Amino acid sequence: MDYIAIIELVKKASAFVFDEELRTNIDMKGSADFVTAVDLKISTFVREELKKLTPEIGFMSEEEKNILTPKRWILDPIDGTTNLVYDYNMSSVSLAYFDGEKIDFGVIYNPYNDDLFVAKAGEGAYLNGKKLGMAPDRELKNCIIEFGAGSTKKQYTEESFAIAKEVFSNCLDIRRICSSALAIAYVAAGKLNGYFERSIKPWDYAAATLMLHECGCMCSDWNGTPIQYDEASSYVCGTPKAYALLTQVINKHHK
Ligand code: LIP
Repeated sequence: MDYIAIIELVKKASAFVFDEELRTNIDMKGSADFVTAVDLKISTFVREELKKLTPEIGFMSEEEKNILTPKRWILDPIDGTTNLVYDYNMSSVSLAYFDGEKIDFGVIYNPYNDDLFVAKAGEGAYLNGKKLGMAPDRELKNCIIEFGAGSTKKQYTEESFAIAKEVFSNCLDIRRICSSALAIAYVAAGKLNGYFERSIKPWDYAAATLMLHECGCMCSDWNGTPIQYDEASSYVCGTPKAYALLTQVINKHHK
């Protein structure tokens, strides 16, 4: 597989975020659930280019009707679409290759700050070409934790904020950047120490989950079950101490 070509494809596709006509062409998929012409353009562009590069591999995207082939690309054309709509400059393109058993390769690119995260199973994770070591397992009082509350899933508000409140009182601080792909990659890179969200989709977490594994972090769904890539899932991850705190607090509040 030509990994350099795949990385260049993701970077090239991300340039559509700067097309104001596409960015301001907005539709609603549901309550608080935006889709812009940028999301649709990137999804079509990447699908067509991947078909030329790897015709034997299937394709799964947030903005497409998906057939779950064993070997597939998993794309979030814009992770952080609400941030894009509000011109908040915190969104990314996330692409992962699922080989039928595991995520074997992943790329996440933030076009606003040129941050490029790349990982290959068994060969490590990289940020802007620099190899990421094991994420520092900070003491809880020094941990910064990100959580997603999902503006499209307000039914989980009480539970998510009860967990966040207890976590906040046991760590240094909380963050909410609302792009789960970037948040999970930040955990792998040691910029954050943990992350949790009640319900996200495989395209939100696939590429970043490989980066976690390559940087010695732990992750699972809220019941401790290994992450899968077929359907939506609860998600919790972190360095060992942070992950232990998050799973303990989640078990207390999540019935
Ligand atoms: C978003 C996730 C975020 C979650 C939002 C949404 P999208 O993905 O990154 O963590 O809270 O509900 O799922 O829709 O911007 O690709």
